[in-house]
Amino acid sequence: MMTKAGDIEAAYGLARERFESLGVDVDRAIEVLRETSVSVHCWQGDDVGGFEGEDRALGDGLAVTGNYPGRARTVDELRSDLEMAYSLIPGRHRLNLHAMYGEFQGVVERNEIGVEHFQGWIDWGRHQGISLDFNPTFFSHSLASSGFTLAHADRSIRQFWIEHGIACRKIAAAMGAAQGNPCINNFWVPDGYKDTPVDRQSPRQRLADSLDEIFREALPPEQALDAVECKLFGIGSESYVVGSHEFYMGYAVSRRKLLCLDAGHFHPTEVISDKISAVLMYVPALLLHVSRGVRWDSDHVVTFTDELQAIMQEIVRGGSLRRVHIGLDFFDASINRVAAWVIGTRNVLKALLAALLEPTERLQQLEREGDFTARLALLEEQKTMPLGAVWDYYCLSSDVPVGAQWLEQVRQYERMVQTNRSSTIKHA
Ligand code: RNT
Ligand code: ZN
Repeated sequence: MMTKAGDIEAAYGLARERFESLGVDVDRAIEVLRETSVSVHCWQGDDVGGFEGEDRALGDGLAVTGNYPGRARTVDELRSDLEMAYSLIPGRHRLNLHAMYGEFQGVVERNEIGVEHFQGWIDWGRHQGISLDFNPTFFSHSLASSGFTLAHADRSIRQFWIEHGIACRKIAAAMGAAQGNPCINNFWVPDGYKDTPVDRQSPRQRLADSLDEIFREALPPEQALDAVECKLFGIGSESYVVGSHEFYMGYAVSRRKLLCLDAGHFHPTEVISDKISAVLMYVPALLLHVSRGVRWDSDHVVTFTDELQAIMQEIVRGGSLRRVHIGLDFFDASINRVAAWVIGTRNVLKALLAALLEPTERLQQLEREGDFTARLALLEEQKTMPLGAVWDYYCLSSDVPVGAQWLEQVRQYERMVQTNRSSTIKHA
């Protein structure tokens, strides 16, 4: 049943009074939320497939499970699905593209890709009012199948991937120049060993050297910013990952790069929320891959978990919104892929709103004064404050569906568009 706009506004009025009685500036919270863009990852739309012409099996440390019908097979289908998703998410958001998603018109080697292969995306972004972020693709490729790329012992294989990295930085800079704000270019490599290595040092030296070669040319920071992403283990790299947290933390600090923290890339009880304030002391900025780890998988659809809320609280409480770029990273092929985007992104925004509606100054003052009783009492009361009424109002005022009403639109899109796609045929 449709909720009436008048009811939403009335509920919002009451909720607003409750928050304001705690000293929260609700208008300001909504304003900040409206100004915050999340970088939506393109790869949820097609199970990390890409448009390189041949159907490459995903591998090299990544796996997508599920066979829900309707996967986007072409760039037009992916754009159509993205437009559907964005229309159900309040605010203005970015698109995070992987290099394998260029429009190649035939086979183009990864070390030979250029901005011409992404001009269609740049034009689409301009038309949609969507800024782009970027990622070199160091997986799903014959030269990655050994499990090594930039840290490979063979110089010629390293060279191929170094050239790919350099090509991607040029593309990212062109995207940033076209959109008038920096394109965040994130480097993740799968390199690692399934079983215990006897030389942990040499691959790390090679990875650092390769990255240094890729980053040799300085790019205008208003066009592109480089980020590096660590991982604890992957499928097929259970025992050793070259680009571990310590490796990239040191690399980012010493080379003044952004550090990317993926929420699914640490030990199961280790959380990235606690790392944000520590890492921001030493790196210029952070990129987040907001994700959800479940046992061996690091990429479940983001839900409204304690950790998601804690991540957003840390960003808001630390006053770090301008230094933390929020990106998403999950892929689930067992549910409608547009719905996956909508669920994950709406949750991120909802958690950000919850953090913005917290009486942060008051809580921090109680803590400074040593009143931990009041700190705990207020934090617990905050959990049942009427966040939902403010969220509903924000959706209404942003012209997107309120509550689960968006699902009906996805269902209709599924019926009209997605179910007509066969799962096997892939048009170039
Ligand atoms: C893999 C990393 C990486 C990828 C994307 C597709 O473990 O999280 O960010 O998920 O680049
Ligand atoms: Zn990631």
